[in-house]
This record gives sequence, structure tokens and C-alpha cells, in this order.
Amino acid sequence: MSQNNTVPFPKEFLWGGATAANQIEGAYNIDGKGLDAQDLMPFVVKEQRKGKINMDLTSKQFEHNLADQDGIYPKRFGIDFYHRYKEDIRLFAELGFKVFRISISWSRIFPKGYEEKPNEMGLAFYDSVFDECRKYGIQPLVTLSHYETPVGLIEKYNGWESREVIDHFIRYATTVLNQYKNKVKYWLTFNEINVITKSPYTGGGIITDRAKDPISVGYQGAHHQFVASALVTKIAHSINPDFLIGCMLARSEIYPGTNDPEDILLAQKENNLNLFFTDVQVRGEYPSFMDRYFEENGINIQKEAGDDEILKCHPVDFLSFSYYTSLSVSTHRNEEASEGNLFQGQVNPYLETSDWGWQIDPIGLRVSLNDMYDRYRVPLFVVENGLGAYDKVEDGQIHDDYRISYLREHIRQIGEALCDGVEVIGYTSWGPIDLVSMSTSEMSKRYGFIYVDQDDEGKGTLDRLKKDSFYWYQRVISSNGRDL
Ligand code: BGP
Repeated sequence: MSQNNTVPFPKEFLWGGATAANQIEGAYNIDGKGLDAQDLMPFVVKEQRKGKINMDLTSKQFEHNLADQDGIYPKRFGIDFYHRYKEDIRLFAELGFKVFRISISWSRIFPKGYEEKPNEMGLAFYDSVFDECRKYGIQPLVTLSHYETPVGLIEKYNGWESREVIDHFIRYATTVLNQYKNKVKYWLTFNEINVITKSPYTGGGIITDRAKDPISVGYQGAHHQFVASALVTKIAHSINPDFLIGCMLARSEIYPGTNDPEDILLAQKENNLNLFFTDVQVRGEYPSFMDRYFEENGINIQKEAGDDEILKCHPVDFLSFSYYTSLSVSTHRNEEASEGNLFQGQVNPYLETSDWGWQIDPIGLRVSLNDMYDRYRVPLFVVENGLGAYDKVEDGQIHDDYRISYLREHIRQIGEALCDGVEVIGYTSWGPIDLVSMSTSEMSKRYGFIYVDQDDEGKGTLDRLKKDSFYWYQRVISSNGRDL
């Protein structure tokens, strides 16, 4: 960190934690909520996992899971935040949170996604959640869509494959932006918008074997989301000019595996493919390198007249991203692949790995922050970062020094980036309270400062327990990053 030992974090730095409705709320069929894409994702037994985790559903699996009442679908029960939000937010307040990232479950507000009128009980729930945050001076940071496409829109339109979903999203977004205009300032449109091209079902509620053009459907869905996001940005600014609207990217810094120029080129191409999404949402236009990529890969995007202008006129106010790991790519054969939930590269021998095989690279976060700030010159917000690990309860205590060390090193690198001159406005670690894993629906993959007594099958008391990392993060926040 800086030589003179001053704290690089600005006074108003937004410290906090990040969650998503589908991974915490539960209550999947209560108070009028409709089903969403994640309610159909089953628990994946570890032994059944090979290589890249499949987070897509075929048409047949979709129909099966929709009717299935016997399987284990952990996102249907979450950690019962729906009934325990007061206790949980009180614990976040005790941690000293300045900000709490949460998503609104679209199908709690519009159960099938295409109704004309919202579900009042759904709106009332988030009113209470935001009131509770306000009681403690915690700013909500709200994601409008965190992999939660309503099942009604999947059945009717095959999700974001269809342009018609844009209008339904706008109706939903306008409803909640108006409803919470005095309670929420920070908004994100789509979580990890690039994921739609890796897993169309996760990112866009798209069942690939139902798509007209399966090769293009990921990018087509992304285009629809770009347009929807830009229009929502426009509407948001007219509802409340103080709103700050961000995009959200799953960022991995991509390294060349060797210094063979072919590898340098490959890494540059992969970084560009990753940053294509923020190029559109921050700079407001498709970058030129994508023309060649689309052509070489047989991808055809249907744009309508006026789309380019919409993108150009309504860029986001800030760029947020998740960062868990870096990736290495090479043209040289290397059988060993590193793991991640959706992104895979080669094993980097300089890095250690997590219990789930994700490579740990705090310096990669600093590199990413610098790269993105150089490219975009807009405020950056790290809205996800954390370590999924097995925890052991011993005499009512959890000694998670491995988590502390992961987070400490990443926060330290954010401090370094601030000293490099990068504008970083906040940090929300992923899963401040244990929650259901996105990729495998496990409960045993834990990220929290707060332990939740529940196993993979949903058994347990649901009691909340503070881990060692709880007291550590509390000190980090109260010292504004000085005491790491
Ligand atoms: C991100 C998602 C989160 C989240 C996290 C960790 O990609 O935005 O929803 O869960 O990854 O992934 P996992 O839960 O698979 O460990």
C-alpha cells in the first residue's frame, strides 16, 4: 500500500456485502410469487460434476423440473431471508455495512412476467426490506435481474431470445424504480450480463434447444438486454435524476499462458470478448472487433433501426463487476484445466486454488481495476468477490482464517489500485451470509461472515452464527480499510 501509511479508501467508500434474491429468500411460492428460472435448478451432487458445470436446462429437463415436487431444489428454500430479513439486516448493521446488495425477484412483482399489474404483496416485501436497511443507514444496491427470469416468460417467449421481453422488463423496472424512488439510489440492471453467452438459461431464461438459431441466441439475448438496460437507464434518470445506474460484468483478467506472441494475441482476444459487454454499456457502441468475431463464428444479430442510438444515448453511470479469479489461456496444449463456475482456463502454476478449484489471484484484481479504468474512465464498483469454502463448526465457533486471508489480500489490492489512481467507489463481498451456491445449488459451499445452520438438502435449524471473519470484517469497515 502507499508508503506513508495513509488509508487509500475514500471516506465515503461503500463497504458491504452482496446477495441475490434466488439464493437467499426462499418462500418461492408464497405471497403470490411466481416461479423463476432458478427455482428449477436442482442440487448437483459433487460426484456428478465433471469439468465445466452445466447450468443450462434442455427442454426435457425444464418440463421435468417444472413438474417435479420430489427433487432437491435448494433455491426454492434459500436461507429463508424472506422471513428472517430483520435479523439478517441487523447483523449486517452490526458488521457496519454502508451498502447491502440485493436483487428484486422479478417474479415476486410480476409472477409470470407478462401481467399488466404488479403483485402488491411482492412490492410490500421490498418496501419493508429497504425500510429496515434505512433504519441502520445502509444503502441498498439493487440488481433488477440476477438470473431470475420468470418461468412464464420462458414458456411464452423462450426468455430473452425474444425481443418482446424487453417491454415486459421495462414495465417491471419502471414499477420498482417508481415504487422505491426515495429508498434506493444505486441500481444494477443485469447481473453478470456476459453470462448469457456462456449459459443462455442462466443469463436469459433461454432453452437453447428451443432457439431458432442456437449459435447466435446468446448474443441475440445479450443485445436485447443491452437495449433494455439502456432504456431503463433513460427511464430511471427521468424518475429520479439522483439515481446511479450501473452495468455488471463477470470479469476475469485473462493472462497469456506463455510469452509466445500467439498466446499474447489469444489473451487479448479473450479480454476483448469479456470487455465487449462493458464496451457496449459504458461506451454505448459495439466495438469494431466484434464484427470479425461474429462473422468468423456464424453469429447473426438482429438489430432494429434505432437500437444503436438508444445504446449511444444512455450509457451507464458506473461499472460494477464480480471478480473471483483470473484465467490463463494458451495455444500450447495443456491438459490441466482450472475450474470456475462458467469460465475455465489453464492452470496457472503461480496461484493457489480454493476448495472448489478456483484459482486465487488478488493481484489480478488490481490489474483488472487498472485496465478497466484506463479503458472507460468511469467509477468502478467491486460488487462480488469472495471465497467459497467448507467451514467447520467447533464449539459454536468457525475459525475461517482462509476466508480472512482471501478477502484481506483482495482488499489490499483494491487499496493499491486506489493508489494507482483508479476510482473505486465500493466493495461488496459475495455472500456476507452463507447462501445457496449459484452454480451447484450447494449450501456447503460457504462464503459468509455469518454461518447458516442448513445442509445441502435443506435440513438444519437455520440459526445464524458469527464466524471469525465477522469480527475481522467489522474492524476493516470501522477502520475504513486501515486495519486489514
Ligand atoms: C457469481 C454470481 C453469484 C454467485 C457467485 C459465486 O457468478 O453472480 O450469484 O453465486 O458467482 O458462484 P457460486 O455460487 O457458483 O460459487
